[in-house]
Amino acid sequence: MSNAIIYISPNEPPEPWRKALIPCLPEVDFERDFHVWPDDMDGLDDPQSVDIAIVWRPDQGALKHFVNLKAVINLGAGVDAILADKTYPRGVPLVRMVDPALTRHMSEFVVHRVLHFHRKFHTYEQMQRDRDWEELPQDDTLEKRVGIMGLGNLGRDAARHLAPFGFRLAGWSRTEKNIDGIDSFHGQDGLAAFLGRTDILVCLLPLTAQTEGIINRRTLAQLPKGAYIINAGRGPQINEPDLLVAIDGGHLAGAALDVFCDEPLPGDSPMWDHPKILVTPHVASLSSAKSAARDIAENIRRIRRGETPENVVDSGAGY
Ligand code: NDP
Ligand code: OXD
Repeated sequence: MSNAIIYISPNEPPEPWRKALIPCLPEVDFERDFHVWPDDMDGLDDPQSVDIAIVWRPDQGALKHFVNLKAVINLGAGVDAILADKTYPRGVPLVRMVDPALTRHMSEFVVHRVLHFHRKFHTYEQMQRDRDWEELPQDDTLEKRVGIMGLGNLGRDAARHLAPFGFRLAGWSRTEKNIDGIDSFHGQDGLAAFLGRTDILVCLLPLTAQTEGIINRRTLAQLPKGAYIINAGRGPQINEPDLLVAIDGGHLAGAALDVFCDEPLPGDSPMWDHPKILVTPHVASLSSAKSAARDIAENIRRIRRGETPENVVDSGAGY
């Protein structure tokens, strides 16, 4: 009996992934051995033949039907939606996405948002609407302090792209780091000092039990008055009512949010038309089948040879 691949994603169509994977896995018969949950299960005589699941936000409980899985390959960097599934087969290695295009596009998002706030484009946009011709004071980049929460693949690359502008960079991570040009803080003990020196806070953390609600009334108060927040990690890392209070009360100058507690952001959310909040629909960086297929294929071969795949999630840490 041959091994089969199951694709599980209620929202992400399988076609781009199937198309990109076919040339990278010439040894796989995609007609026979690539199936899509739950629509294309007819040719799959025995779910026990499935050894690989390729998933993005899979339906809760779907994975438990495949009892011989050797790995679950996630089509994104964040694995919170998978680990939230109580029926996830815990012993099965979970592989997350680390991909140059995903990283590059996130850095573009971060650089754009940081420059947007640093150069006060949000205010100039409002001024254009008001036909208001006026010069605002221009802050010196060399004095602007950007702080990045999460110094993983995405956080480090964002810092690398911000560095040439001359920003004063700092990062906060779980474990200690020593990275040239980045003032590094770590752990709960380092958080207050990190926030206290940060004018523009960029959140690129994974969602775990430790990071849920980490940006809240108490930690927001530790940012200097007039700070900005950019969140492209996960929505539940920010306590949204606390954020609105901090912005409306004048402590924070604004926020750029790509991720939200409730996605899609409900139509009646006050964030949609808040003058100091920029909203994007979880698009800071979209996974690219074209870019990621080769590494996914190589990981599938590794798994089938009995080797450890690259980028396995530490299920204890949750990322
Ligand atoms: P990594 O696993 O490479 O990096 C995670 C970083 O967060 C590490 O530096 C880690 O610290 C730090 N971290 C984790 N937990 C804590 C904690 N409790 N306290 C302090 N620091 C912590 O992840 P990526 O950089 O690849 O991705 C980060 C997240 O970005 C994803 O999990 C996902 O949620 C989000 N994302 C969002 C996208 C979007 O379009 N909006 C697209 C892609 C990803 P340490 O280095 O010490 O381990
Ligand atoms: C991811 C995402 O985690 O797109 O990759 O949110």
